[in-house]
Order: sequence, then C-alpha cells, then structure tokens
Amino acid sequence: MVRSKILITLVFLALTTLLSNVYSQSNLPFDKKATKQTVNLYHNLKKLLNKGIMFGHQDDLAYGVGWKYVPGKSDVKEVTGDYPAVYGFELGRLELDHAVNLDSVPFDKMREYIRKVYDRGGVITLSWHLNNPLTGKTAWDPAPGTVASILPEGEKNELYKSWLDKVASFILSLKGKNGEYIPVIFRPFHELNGNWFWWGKDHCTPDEFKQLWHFTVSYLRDTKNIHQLLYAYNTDKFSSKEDYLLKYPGDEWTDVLGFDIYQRKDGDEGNEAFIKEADHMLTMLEEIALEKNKIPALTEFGYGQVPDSTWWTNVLYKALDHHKISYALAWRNAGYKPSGQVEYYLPFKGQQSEKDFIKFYKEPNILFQKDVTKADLYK
Ligand code: BMA
Repeated sequence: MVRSKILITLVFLALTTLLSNVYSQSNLPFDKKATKQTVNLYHNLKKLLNKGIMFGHQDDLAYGVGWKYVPGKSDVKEVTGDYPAVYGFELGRLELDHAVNLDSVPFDKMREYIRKVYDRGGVITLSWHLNNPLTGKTAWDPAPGTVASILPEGEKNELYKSWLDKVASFILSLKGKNGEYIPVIFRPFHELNGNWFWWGKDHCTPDEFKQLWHFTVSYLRDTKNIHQLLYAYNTDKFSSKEDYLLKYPGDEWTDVLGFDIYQRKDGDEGNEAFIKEADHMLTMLEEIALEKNKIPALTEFGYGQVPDSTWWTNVLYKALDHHKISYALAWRNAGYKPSGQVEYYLPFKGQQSEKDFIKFYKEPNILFQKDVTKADLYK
C-alpha cells in the first residue's frame, strides 16, 4: 500500500516535471524572470506563426520619403491605409548621450513612438549600431581586438558597461499606461557573420562573440534587472546550418533567430536569385528554430528603391509565402540622406511598386497593425 503510494507519487512528480519542461521549452522566453507581458508576447508570437507573417518597417513613424516627424504619418499607412505590425527603431549614439540617434531620430520622439505602438498592440524591435568602443569611430570601424577589449578584464569593459547603463535606462523608460514595462525584441550585434561591423566575422573568434553576448545579456538581465527583452540572434546571409550557428550563443541565451537579406541585382535574374536564396535560408532557419524551439524571423530585408513594379507579389511574396516565420522587417525609408544618396525600401504615394504593395498587403497571411491589434499579443 505504502509502496504503491510512493510509486504513484513518483510517477506524478516525473510527469509534472516532464510537462513543465515541455511547457517551459515551448512557451517561455529564456529569461526566467520575464515579465507577464513579455511571456505573453513570446507565447503569442509562437501562436501567430500559424496565422501568418507580420510585416515590419524600420523607423516607420519617424520619417518617410520626403517627410519627417509628422504625427501619425507613415509611408506604409499612406499606401495601404494600415500601419505595419512590427516597428524597428535604432539605438546607435544613445551610448554617447546624444539626443538623436545616428539617423537623426530624437530618442524622446522614439520613446513616444514606441509607447504608441505598444498601445495599439504592435511589436517593437530595437537594433544598436553602437560606435566602436576601442577607437571611438563608428560601428563600421572593424578595428582588430575591439570585442576582446570590452570583455571583462579588457581595457574597455568599464566603458562598455557605461554604454549598457544608458541602453538600460532607455529601455527601463519605456512603460505602458499602467506603468508596466514595454516588451522589446532586442537585436544587438546583428549581421555578425559579415565583415563590416567591429563585432563581425573576422574581427572576433566564436568564443569571443559568445562571451560578448553572454556578458551583454547577463549585464542587462541580472545587473540592471531588465526582464522585458526578447533577444534576437541575427546573422547576414549564410550558406548552411553550421555556418549560421558558428557563433550561436546557446539556447539559454536567445529567443528569436533571424537573418538579414537584401536584393542587389536587378531584372529577372536578380529576382530569381533573391527568391532562391531567401527561400533556401528561410527553410534552414525554420528547421533550426524548430529544433531549438525558438522564433524564426526575417530580421531585415530590402530591395533599394524597389525598381520593379511587381516586386512585392512576384518576388518577395514568392520567397515568403510557404514559410512559417514570425515577421519580416523592411529597412528604412530614409529618402534623401545628408550624403545626397537616396535610400528607401518601401513604396510611398506615387512610387512605382505602390499598387503591387497593396496587393501584397491584402494577402491573408501577411499581417499588419489591424491583425495584431486583434491578436492582443501582450495578453
Ligand atoms: C544602414 C543605412 C544607414 C543607417 C544604418 C543604421 O543600412 O540605412 O543609412 O545609418 O543602416 O540605421
């Protein structure tokens, strides 16, 4: 009798442990102290994978082609009547205490945009093109030894911590109406397998990169007590799963897995190459995310100035359609830059791909603001 009771208790314990492991693996961010809204977001992002792909845009509310800081305005809204579902913003220069980021967006305005987005149930993701802490130049200064210099014991570790303090204050200043912290998908050190940033491919070893990631996450989570972040590991183009995972910090350190891709060749050949490449990488990404129980996303994409009037339905949609990824974030509609260059990735009123973008918008599995407001991602 006593024996069978013990046996039943043991079986019960084993089952509940198993179930709670399965639950925690599939439904929770890696930060065990993640806030309620962050856990809900994570859970709902996974659920939404079965419904469609959220459409995102960098700096959508801040400016577009030919305008800046007009309340409520958005190139996506002007063309489709709806806002994107995901909004990217950029923290570069926050580390230097500047009032505006490297693309001239005032951090005060950014905070307001983020609150608005959260209020209507949109998703926020933050990138950080932080300066080179060793040389004082930009993120695009790949001086050897920079990553090593900011690790614990490195000569710039204190400086790097002071930069993280500033990022932490900004993130902690993002609060909803009831004082709750606004969840954010943070994607630092993106395009880590390219050679253009100081944290890039040849500028640190896999071990150094992983240490950098672990240090950054631990500092924000454990020292600064920030528990409203989902962390995105984000490469550039990659050739195999091994290639993708070369510097992967580990399942206990990431929530979202993504990559960035841009179309650079025009014409049918360029289009076909883009579809093929994107499709192949998305397939690998989905498999990795499934194996690791993470959320796959196309963290950045674009075709500069969209010089093809049917690119959205004829190229991008063909690459995305049969994939289960959480979101695809188009890069920024900068318009004329101070350098005189023109940079944009989404149509605006009168742009040649405008009509086709509306068709793309109407695809039931491409989700915009109205869809995610309905999905109530933070509840
Ligand atoms: C690049 C370009 C730059 C910008 C940088 C950081 O891709 O858009 O103009 O400064 O991203 O946002």
